[in-house]
Amino acid sequence: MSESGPLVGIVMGSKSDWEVMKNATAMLDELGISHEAKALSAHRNPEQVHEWASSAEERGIQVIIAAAGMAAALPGVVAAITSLPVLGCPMETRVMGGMDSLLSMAQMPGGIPVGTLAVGKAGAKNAALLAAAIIALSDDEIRTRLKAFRQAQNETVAELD
Ligand code: RP5
Repeated sequence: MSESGPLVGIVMGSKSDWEVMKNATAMLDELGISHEAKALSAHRNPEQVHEWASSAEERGIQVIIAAAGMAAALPGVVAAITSLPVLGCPMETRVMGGMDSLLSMAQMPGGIPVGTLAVGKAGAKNAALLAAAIIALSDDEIRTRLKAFRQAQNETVAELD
């Protein structure tokens, strides 16, 4: 297992998902969690997806965040290949607003879970926070930073007039 490689692997079905998924990398950066991000499609690049997912654990990745839109097979396919926890981020879509993506990844058959987050930007941010919480179970520094983030967020109360 790698000691210095990324702890979180982010994979998305298309470069067009990056605008949303950069919210996940920004949150991971804020928490000081190393990560890698790639655009690989379950449908367009099945062999590269298999190679990436099957090597993730030995490269030291602890949590995978997988984003996709429409017939959003990517998180489920990745979860079928690796036993690492896979967090799914459904992308908003033009025709169905992201309900297609959400159901594609949430409705996994028993035996292969995908922990599915909200559609869009909130889900991307929360995937990073959930990844941090998983890693924090065995990493004191990340646990401390996650608790500090939650405390600061708790103290942020908007004044409106
Ligand atoms: C999915 O299809 C991708 O995750 C993306 O959300 C959607 C559209 O992809 P592009 O046509 O923009 O490449 O596979």
